[in-house]
Formats: sequence, C-alpha cells, structure tokens
Amino acid sequence: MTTETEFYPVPAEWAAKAHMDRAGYEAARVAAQAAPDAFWAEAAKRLDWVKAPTKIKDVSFAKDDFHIHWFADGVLNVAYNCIDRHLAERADQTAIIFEGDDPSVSGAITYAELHAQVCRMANVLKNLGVRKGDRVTIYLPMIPAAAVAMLACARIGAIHSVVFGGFSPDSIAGRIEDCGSTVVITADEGLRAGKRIPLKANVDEALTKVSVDKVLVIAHTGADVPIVEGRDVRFEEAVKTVADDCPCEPMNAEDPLFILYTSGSTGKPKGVMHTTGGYLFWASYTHELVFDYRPGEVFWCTADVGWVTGHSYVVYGALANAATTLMFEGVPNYPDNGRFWSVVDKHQVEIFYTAPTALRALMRDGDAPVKRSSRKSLRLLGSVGEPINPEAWRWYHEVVGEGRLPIVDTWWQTETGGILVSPLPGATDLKPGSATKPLPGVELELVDADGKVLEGPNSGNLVITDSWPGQMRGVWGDDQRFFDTYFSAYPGKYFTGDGCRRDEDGYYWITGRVDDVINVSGHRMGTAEVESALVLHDDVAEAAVVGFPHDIKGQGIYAFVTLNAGVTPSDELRKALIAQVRHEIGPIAAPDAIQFAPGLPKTRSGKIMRRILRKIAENDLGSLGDTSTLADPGVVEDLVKNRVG
Ligand code: 6R9
Repeated sequence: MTTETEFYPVPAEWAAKAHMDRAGYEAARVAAQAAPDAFWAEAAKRLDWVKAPTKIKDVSFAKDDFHIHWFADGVLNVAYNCIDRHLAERADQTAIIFEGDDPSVSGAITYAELHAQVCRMANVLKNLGVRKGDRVTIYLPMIPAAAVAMLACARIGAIHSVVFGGFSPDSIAGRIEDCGSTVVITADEGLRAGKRIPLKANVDEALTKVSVDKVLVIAHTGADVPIVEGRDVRFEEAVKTVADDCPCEPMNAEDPLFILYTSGSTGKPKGVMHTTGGYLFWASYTHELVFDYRPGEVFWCTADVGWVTGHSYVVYGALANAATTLMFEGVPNYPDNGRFWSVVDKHQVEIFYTAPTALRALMRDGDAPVKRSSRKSLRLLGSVGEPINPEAWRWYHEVVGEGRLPIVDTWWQTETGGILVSPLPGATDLKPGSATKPLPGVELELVDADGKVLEGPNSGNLVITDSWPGQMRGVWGDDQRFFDTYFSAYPGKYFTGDGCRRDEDGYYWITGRVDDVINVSGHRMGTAEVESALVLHDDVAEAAVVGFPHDIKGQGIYAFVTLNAGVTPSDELRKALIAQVRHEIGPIAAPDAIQFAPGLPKTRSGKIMRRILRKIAENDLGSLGDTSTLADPGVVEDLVKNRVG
C-alpha cells in the first residue's frame, strides 16, 4: 500500500472529545477566511489583555506598502499570561518538571514558585541595568532557569536572544554583536550524556571578541569557574537582596518579545524577531488545538529552548495554557536507549513531541528498549523539525504508540512562530509522512519557479498567501533583508523555502528545503556558513557544501574542499577541518564527509554548480545532467572518482 492512500482515521473517542472536530475545523477555516478580524478578535480572548485590541489585522505583503501588524493597539504582558493569571486556581500545580541528564536528578516547580523565581530574576536583571527594549543573551542548558530567564525578560520588557548551548564562542559573539546585547545569562556548565559542557568558558571566550556590561552566572554543576571582577555576577549572590515580586511591564502587542537566530541560504544567521501579542497568541492557540491540550496535563516537548520549538512549546505556548511542561537536560540514549520511555513513565507524560531524527536513531536499536516501559500515560504523539519518513512514522505509531495514539506531524519554521500545517487529532485522518492540512487561517499555495500557481495534485514551492498572527515581524536590524528573503521571490506571498507536494486528497507532503539550507537532525544549517568556516583554514582555497541523505540525521553535510597549491591532502587535515567547523559554529555543523577536490564544477561566469555536487554527494551518478556549460567539464570526472563514503 502506498502511503498516499493509507489513511489512519480519527478514532471515534477523539472525534467526540477533542477541542476541534471535523465540522469545527471546516467552520473555523471558512470563518477565518471570510471575516478574519471577527475570527481573530474572538480567538484572541484566550489571552489576558491589559487593554484588549480593537485593531486586529493590518497587513500588506506588497513591496510599496509592506507592513505586518496584528492586535496593534492591544496591551499585555507575556509573563503575566504564562504565570500570574494561573495563580488564583493553580498556584500549587506543577508548572515545570525538571529531568536531569543524570536519571537520579529531577525536580518540580509549581506556578507559585515559578512566579517567585521569575520575579526575583527580573529584579536581578533590573539591578544590572536592564530596561524595557534592551537585549539580553541567554546561553543556558535545558534547566528551568532557562525558562525563568526568558520569562524574566518578558516580565520587564527586555528582548531575549537565546543561543543554543551547543553553539561555539564565535557563534555566541556574532549573535551578541548583531543584536547589541548588554547582558548575558549563562551557567557554570551544562551536562549532556555525562559530559560537562563549558558554558561559562565559552562565554568568556566569546567576550574576547565583543563586550557586554554584565554576565550573570547561574550555578548548575557547581564547577569552579573564573569570575571577572566588575563584569560577572553570581546569580546566587545577586538574588539574595531582591524582592519576591516584580510588576509586569505593560507591553504593546507589537513590541518585540525575542530574537532568535536562524540559518538561511546566504550570509550569517539572521535574527528572526517575534512580537508580544501575535506570537504569544499563536503559540498558545496552536498548542491547544494541535495537541488538544487541557490545563494540567503533562506535556513533554524534547526540543532545546535554544530552538524555536523550545520557545513555543516548552515555554510560551505550554505555560500560557497552564501546562505542566517537562524540561529534559539529557539525550535520548543516555544512560541507555530507553531513556525517553523511562522518563515518560517516571513523570506520567501525556503528550510527547519529538523529532524524526531521534526516532530514527532509536528505531535502529529495535523495539526492546521501548517495550521495557509501560507508556500507559501517553495519549498523543507529535513530530517536528523535518519530514518524517513513513517507516519512522509507522514505528512511532505501532511500537511507541502501540497503535492507539494519533501522531501530529507538525510543519512550521522559526519564522512562523508556531505550527501552521498539522493534523488535528480530533479532525484529521492521518497519512504517514504527511503534515496533512493547514490550520484555520493559514492559506497555502504551490507555485512553480516562475510563480505560476499550481492547482490540484501537484509539486512545487510552498508559499503562504496571507498573514497569520504568529508571523515573524522582521530580521533584527535589517528590514530590507526581511522583505528580500521572504517576499521578493513571489510578490505578495511569503516564500517558505520548502518544496512540497499536494496529493489527490489535498494533503500536503513537505519534501524539504529548495534553498541552500541543510536540515541536519532537524536543525537548520546554511551551506554558506559551513563554507565560510572551512575557508578560514590556512590550507583551504575554496569550499562547497551540500546536503546528502543520511539514515539518522535526515541530511548529512558533505564538503568539497579545494586546497591551496602545494598542500597535500591527508586524514589529519580532514580532522583539522572538522575541528575547525566545530570550533567556528558548533558540533552540529561538523561535516560528515570531506572530499578533497582539485577543482569545483563552475559555470563560465564562476558560479559553482551545486546541482552536480549534490548528485555526487547523493551517489546519484547516473543523472549528473548537462555538464557542457561548465568552464572545465573535466573536473566532474575527478569528483566522481574520488567520492567519499
Ligand atoms: C519548527 C522548526 C524549519 C524547517 C522547515 C522545513 C523543516 C519542520 C517539518 C519540516 C517537514 C515537518 N520542517 N517541520 N519538514 N515536516 N513536520 O523546525 O523550525 O528550525 O526554523 O526549521 O524545518 O524544511 O522549513 P526551523
């Protein structure tokens, strides 16, 4: 049976009990399209507003009148919505469960405790001089303090920029510089699979390149880290003298909430900027709808808060909906490959949301590690970050879910703020490998390279023809880049950068990036970034990087490297180049294969023909296509002969 026609119908009990059933979904889609202002004004009542918005949607994607505003005259505070408003009824409910890297370490924080911790951190930040609109860089492990730091910023109107703990000192420095952070919040160390991650040391190294006023250091492992007099402040000291309460700064709906850097096809990572009202609304609305969430359920999204998935579904969407959200510092295969499932049992997780790359890695170890656990508490499974191949989908469904749990395959991006395409468990029949259909208010189109709209079953580039509240509002410090990146390819439409197929039933199948972005284990990496890191090496003349299919990671990184004249290729050099990329960007960017190439295939105008390099990396040598336009067609033969892997 092909997956296109393989339906998993909505179970009857889901259709009966879910927030949204099939009729509700159809009605919401029609209503959002017919009268968006009325529809979203009503939906936005899910948030607590200091001043409810009267202006709802004010958007134009047109070049000469480009603007995106939602709820523009509304006033609210994100921390209030995620914490304070739950206190009357849920002060003693667990807000955050912490599961450490070491399975003997876990803990829980109630909403009352979260309130006190966020207020204290906010007061510490104020004492360090942080004011509304200032930027704060957060470089922390997956510990509750990371959520507390984000919410403390939101409480006082500071804009946070979370940098994933796996990024290098250079990456931290670049991000601090780009958004002009004045304060960094970090920890002594993080822990991953029993290994210590030198977070404070990485910040110290970053700060040899850029400077900030203050570094706030949280004790996590208790390691003895150097403190720079006048610049570094130990959180445990600073917090002793502050009050347990801190007022919430009233924020305009369009005030920035955070900046999150993400890779694109060109240049350095860009600072995706999200705002207070539209973003929080979308995170909360989609969290409830897609996960059919009820307050108090134990929700586990395994993403790190350094990625957008962690922002929207570990922290903001979950807490806005009065969730019990689980933060896990460790990895799926430590101390053994049954860790996810033992954590599910230990904390009685009800909704579990992870990435296909983790599932593929676990699947390779067979069913036994899963079957050692009960998983009786689970009622829904989710997937995010990259296309889930039907084999992994079926394993997730049959082995993890024992055939009884729906899977929501959620398509979205850092730029979209929250989920845009996903099944709703009470409304949508599932097909393994398809993210199925757009949520209410999300208008998709497929277009060809010239922008011609493709109707019916077809394949093309995925664009979105109208705005939704969670849409990013800008690239930090570069309005032109925002417009050019997303709105210039197909005028009047938002271009996602993804290719996509629509089948006979109107279901969407994301086929992957069509730009120079590689999706490695669900993490976005720009080929240009990896190339820049490689050419920094003294022996390298030129580098070209492409993605290739990888069993576990989805895509791997394949680098073609031309060495300077007189340099002899060697395994040592290969290792040195990998180390170089790890150092410049971080371990996730390390190439899986490096091929030394005396020449790269270039057009006569000097453009590298990546299409050919991709085919070689994919070992698809029968379809190299037309190479006659190359300046030197002879290089291809050498590339094919010396393919690695
Ligand atoms: C949330 C997140 C975005 C890119 C996106 C697409 C890929 C994400 C997917 C998916 C197929 C899914 N992607 N979810 N592809 N099916 N369910 O991952 O954001 O890191 O910005 O990546 O990830 O290619 O364009 P981000």
